[in-house]
Amino acid sequence: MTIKIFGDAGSGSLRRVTTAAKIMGIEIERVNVDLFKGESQTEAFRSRLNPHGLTPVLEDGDFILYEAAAINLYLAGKVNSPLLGTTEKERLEVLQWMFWSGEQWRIFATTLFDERVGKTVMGLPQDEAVVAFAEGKMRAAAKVLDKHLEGRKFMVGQALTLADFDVAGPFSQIDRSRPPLRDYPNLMAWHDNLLQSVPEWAQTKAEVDHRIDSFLASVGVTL
Ligand SMILES: N[C@@H](CCC(=O)N[C@@H](CS)C(=O)NCC(=O)O)C(=O)O
Repeated sequence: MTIKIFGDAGSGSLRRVTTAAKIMGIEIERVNVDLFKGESQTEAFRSRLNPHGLTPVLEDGDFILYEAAAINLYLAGKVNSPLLGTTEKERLEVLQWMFWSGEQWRIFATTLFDERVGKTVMGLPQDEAVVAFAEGKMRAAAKVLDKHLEGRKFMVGQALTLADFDVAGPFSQIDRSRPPLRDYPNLMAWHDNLLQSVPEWAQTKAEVDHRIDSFLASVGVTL
C-alpha cells in the first residue's frame, strides 16, 4: 500500500517531507489539503488525521503520524537512510538539531509568516511587537548557526542529513515573511549550497514559491 502524505504544496513543512522522500526514493501519494481554504481545520481532518489541524500528515495503512520531523524519521528508518546520520554520534546530533529547530527556530519563522503574510491576506494589521520579538529570537539563533556553519557544507558531519532540511525550513518563505537571515553569511552560503547541490530541495522550492505566489496574485495581495 502506498504511503499517503497530506499537505499543501505551499507548505514549507510539507516540503521537508517531500524533499526527503524523493532523495530516499520512497514512493508517496500526495493528497492535497488546501490550507487557504482551511481544509486542515475541518472536523473530518482533525478527527481522523491531526487534532491540531496541521499538515503534513502521513498515513501508512492504519498508521497515522503528524509532525514533519517525525514523518521524516519514520520514512528514513524504513530504508535505513544515511539522512539519519551514519554513526551513533551523528544520529544524535541530527536529532539535536531537529528538536532544536522545532522549538527554537522554525516557530519564530512561522510567527513572521502569520504576521506578514497571513494577516496581510486577511486584511489585518501586523502586531509590530510580535514581529520584533520573533525577529529578535531568530537573530540570536542565526548568530549561533552562522558560527556553527563556518567552513561547513552541512549541519552534521560531511553529508546531507534530515537536520539540514529542518534547519533550512525558514528559507522556504524567505521572500514573503522576510525572516532576518540575510545578515548571516555562513548561514546563507550553507543554504545556497543546499539549493545548488540538492536538486530535490531546489525543485520543492519552486513548488512552494509557485503555489504561494499564485495564491497571493489570485487574491490581489502584494507583500
Ligand atoms: N511543527 C509542524 C508544523 C506544521 C505546520 O505549521 N503546518 C502548517 C503548514 S506549514 C499548517 O498545516 N497550517 C494549517 C493551519 O494553520 O490551518 C511540522 O513541522 O510538521
